[in-house]
Amino acid sequence: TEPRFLADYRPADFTINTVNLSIELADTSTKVINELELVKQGDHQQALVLNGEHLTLISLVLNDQPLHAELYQLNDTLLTIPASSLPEGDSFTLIITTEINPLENTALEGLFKSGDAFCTQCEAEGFRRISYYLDRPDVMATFTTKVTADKTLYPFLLSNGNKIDSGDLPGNQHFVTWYDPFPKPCYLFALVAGNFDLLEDKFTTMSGREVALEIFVDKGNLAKAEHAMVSLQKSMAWDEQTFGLEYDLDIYMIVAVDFFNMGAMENKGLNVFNSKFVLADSQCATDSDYFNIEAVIAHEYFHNWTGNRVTCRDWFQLSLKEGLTVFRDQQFSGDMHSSAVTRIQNVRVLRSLQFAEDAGPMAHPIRPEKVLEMNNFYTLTVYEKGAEVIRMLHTLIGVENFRKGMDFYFARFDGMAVTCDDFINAMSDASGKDLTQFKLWYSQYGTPVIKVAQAFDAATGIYTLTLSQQSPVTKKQENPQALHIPIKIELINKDFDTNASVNTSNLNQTKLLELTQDTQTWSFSGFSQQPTLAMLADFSAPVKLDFSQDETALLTVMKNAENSFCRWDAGQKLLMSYIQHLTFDADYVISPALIDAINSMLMGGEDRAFIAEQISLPSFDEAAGLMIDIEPLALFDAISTLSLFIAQGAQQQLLATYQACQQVGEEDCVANRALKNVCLSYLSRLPEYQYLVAEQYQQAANNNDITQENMTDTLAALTCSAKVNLPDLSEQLQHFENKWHDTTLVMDKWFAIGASIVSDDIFTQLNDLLKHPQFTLKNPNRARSIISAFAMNNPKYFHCKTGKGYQFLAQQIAKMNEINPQVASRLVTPLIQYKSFATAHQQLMKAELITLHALPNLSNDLKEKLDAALI
Ligand code: BAL
Ligand code: ZN
Repeated sequence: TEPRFLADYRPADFTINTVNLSIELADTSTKVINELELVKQGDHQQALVLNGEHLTLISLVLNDQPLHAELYQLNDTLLTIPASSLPEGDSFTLIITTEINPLENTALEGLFKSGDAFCTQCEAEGFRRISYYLDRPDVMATFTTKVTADKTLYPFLLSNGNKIDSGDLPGNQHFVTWYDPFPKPCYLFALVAGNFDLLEDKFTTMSGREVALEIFVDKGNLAKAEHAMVSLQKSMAWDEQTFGLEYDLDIYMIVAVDFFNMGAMENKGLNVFNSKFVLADSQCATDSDYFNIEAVIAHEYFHNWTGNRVTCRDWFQLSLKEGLTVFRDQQFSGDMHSSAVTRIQNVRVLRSLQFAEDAGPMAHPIRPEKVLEMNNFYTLTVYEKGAEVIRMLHTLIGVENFRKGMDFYFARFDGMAVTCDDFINAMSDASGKDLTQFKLWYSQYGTPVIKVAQAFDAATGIYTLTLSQQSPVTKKQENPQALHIPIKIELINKDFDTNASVNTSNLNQTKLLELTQDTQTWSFSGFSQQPTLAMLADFSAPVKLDFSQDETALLTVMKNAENSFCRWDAGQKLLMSYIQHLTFDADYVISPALIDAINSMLMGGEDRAFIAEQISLPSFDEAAGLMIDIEPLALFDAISTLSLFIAQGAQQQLLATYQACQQVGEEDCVANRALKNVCLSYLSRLPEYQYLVAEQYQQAANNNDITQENMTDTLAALTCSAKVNLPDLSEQLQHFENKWHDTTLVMDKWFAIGASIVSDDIFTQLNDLLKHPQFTLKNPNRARSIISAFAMNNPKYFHCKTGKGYQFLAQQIAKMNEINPQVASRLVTPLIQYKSFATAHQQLMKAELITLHALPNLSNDLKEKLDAALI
């Protein structure tokens, strides 16, 4: 296969008006009859070239005449009907009959079996595994889908749109026919057949239409769908209130399945979800599971407008729908919960994972220009950085103009497949702001670095701020241009702290600066002494800062910034500075002032979820993102040393906070648990407090009163036991397994804890986990629960100097390459980022990449990444 380029985009030579599908389901031989109404676009003599993979072609009928084999060409990926075989005239019908084998489809693209159910995943290019088709998002058709299957095994037969017919057939078969009135690209097609429990509810839209809401879950899981249902209703209401966007069909269905590559999929009217983003009850799901379910339900629902009603012209434009929809779901989560904490958590993900991607061999602009395997571009860059770009736009033009721009966008492009430029132009027209330079965010990659210089003239009271920007210069990007970057700052007047009678005009000044040149200077007057700078309020741009602030300045920002993000970030910078020192010098002496700072955070007036974020150390990945030539083991030890230092120094306040958080009732219980469990993770490092971990496990997982049991607290205790390798760990894991062996999603958590134990024994344990009767690489969640959990959460052993950690990962990827290339390709991420590590580690990681590159049957997915990494 050859790479494709954005610059080569051409409109399709043919379009499809209607699709009439008849699908007769059977495990190993499903018959697909696909009747297309095609229309030639313009006057040309081009062949009709349809995509198709893993299909057995049975017959072709063109305008009611069989098309014989000598009149078309067939290979592994294309069906080509030359112009000479096509009828005269612009419109014609083509009936394609194929057979497929869902049972053997372990790649989980196209039609596959998830347990006992049939389901589909067509984005990005899965429909070509169901039938021959113009598998590109700018070909939009109305679909009628008749599904036929055994009535006992598959009582529910679902597809997009509204049900228009159903009935019984001979041989215990039955059928249902669906019609979706909204033209859509085939990536939004879905089909599900199975025997489910069904949770039903409804939603009345703002114009008074009643929409049936249906959530399908495995038998026995009905109660676990309640939270998803409530989340869906909240999402529907929020989109009406915030953007005036109303749902358009009479029914909205969600199906939860256990075998799924992605988190979920926004198929029109029939979302298919990874069950981990649907099922929850307080006994088996954590607070973050609850949060994530709500966010993913919202995300998929919001796609109905940003993605489905207006879709992408081509896959290079993926961020058009994904960046925008992530921004929308982040805003929704912020409105439903603490916006400050939601923002902090989003930034943590960006800085730990997206920054690494942007600095690694697969770095790409949010609108990539070259793609070999599209599945490789469902990335943190397209999604999370894409959302940051939308957020910057929102900051630059303001909330009202942004809303006006969204209205323009839908008025202009409803029912169309468009580009990122179309979106930005709508925003520009709505706001009157020139966004020409802003569009560079779509074509340049890498995290820009902003250098900060300040000066203060005591005689005039003028404070001067100079900012310079630099995007990465590389072979792929030799001459990056200055970007249009919104920089929110706060100037903190120190008098504020010391002089109670200061007049209010002297309080903090908040400014939005627009950095558009390589270097720019701003002056601010009216200061009696140099103000303290709080940079990047709300994290107003996805950039790194080259700005060192001393401890006094950071403490001032932590105490006195009005912006909650800045208060949090200053604390993280302080912690990060110790991590950096300790990485280079294990004997570095940490200032006791840090303990005062931690104590005052713990005793401060912030809400408890915020304090939990304040006192949480930067993760291994976050810290790594700020360093070069990383010695991973030194970094791991530095974080451990700092953690122990804080535990020792602040133990009394940590214990007091832990106990205080235990004593509150239902109100703010999520925030209380968050803070309590961060305190526990510190305390668990001190032998005298380790009894608390055992106690908490007992209370939360083994309680006589089952209503007191709680998965957040259970997992927090287990995580402490695993990280410190406490003596109770194996007993706890045994108890947990006995209790939950029948609950798939909870067992995923058990496997993940097992893979993150910080113990010299870990490789033996990993092999035992792989041999566990419930382990299978065929289920992506389960595979990730060992493999990703180890590579992402166990840095000490993943990076161990024998190279065994890297080898373990590579061996699993090699197996996965044969089973599910998309999942294999995601697993390789930690290895391809080898260049950020010190030489000895680089060599070990690279050796594994070279081994993988030599695999027989290397998938396109992996090949694209390995080629980029080994260049
Ligand atoms: N479109 C793929 C899954 C998602 O981003 O919602
Ligand atoms: Zn999405």
